[in-house]
Amino acid sequence: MARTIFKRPQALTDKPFSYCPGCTHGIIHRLVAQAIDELGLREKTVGVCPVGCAVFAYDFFNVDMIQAAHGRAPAVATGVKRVLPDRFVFTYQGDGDLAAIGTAEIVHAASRGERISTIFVNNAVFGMTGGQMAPTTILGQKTTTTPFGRNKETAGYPLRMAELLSTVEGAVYVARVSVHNPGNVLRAKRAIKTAFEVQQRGLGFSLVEVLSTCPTNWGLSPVEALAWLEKNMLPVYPLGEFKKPAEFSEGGETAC
Ligand SMILES: Cc1ncc(C[n+]2csc(CCOP(=O)(O)OP(=O)(O)O)c2C)c(N)n1
Ligand code: SF4
Repeated sequence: MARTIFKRPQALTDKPFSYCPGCTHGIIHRLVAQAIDELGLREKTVGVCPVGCAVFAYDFFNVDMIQAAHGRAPAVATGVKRVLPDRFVFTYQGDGDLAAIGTAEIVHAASRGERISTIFVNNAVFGMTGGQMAPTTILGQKTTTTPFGRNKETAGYPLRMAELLSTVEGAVYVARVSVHNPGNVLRAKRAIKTAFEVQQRGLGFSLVEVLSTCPTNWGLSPVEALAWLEKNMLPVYPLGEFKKPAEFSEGGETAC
């Protein structure tokens, strides 16, 4: 008898992704949807979409979704969670959304210990608007606004959001993962699930930063982009769990 070994998660609609070929936003969507399915959260989930390439996430996730203004997803999610505390609430945000215009929003949501979960997609550029420098662009990286490479004298240093947010008391789970190869995709999935379980248990704010590719704006093929991420982003953005509640650590497997 035929056995199903691979299928589309219920928490995704049938709509094809609008992302460029090789963009890892699609993989990250799938991981989020699988975690929602596995934890049985689909009927009680409210997701908050960002501004950026993932703006159409409301078409892709088969759960209730709200569109927030640029950077404001944590504020919208805060409102939803406080009014409907029994719902599972997550935000999905790019680095332009979360670490540029929305920096204050995410820091204060974390500081208040809001019981929401954030998926932070770091592809080191503003993708949708044409590949401008983001706060996460690495030193020397060429973008449309740093054609000679990001220079610390004029453009400052990359912001390491996972490290920064892990110092905020209200944040209880903070991890950085990557999806540039199958092993890391599996680790990313475990971290996302842990972040969601932290919210389920009412422990506080959780965030998973996911290193992602933007082949289009990096000017690389999908395969070259995966290699570029591994070679250039991992040294600047080390993977790991920066903060984890004790009950998840005791005897448990480390996610990253
Ligand atoms: C208030 C406001 N300012 C600027 C914009 C323009 N804008 C749309 S998407 C975007 C950048 C998004 O980049 P990122 O969050 O990194 O997401 P990506 O497209 O890379 O997935 C900007 C600046 C906007 N929509 N609203
Ligand atoms: S522009 Fe970049 S981030 Fe946006 S869909 Fe294309 S590859 Fe992905």
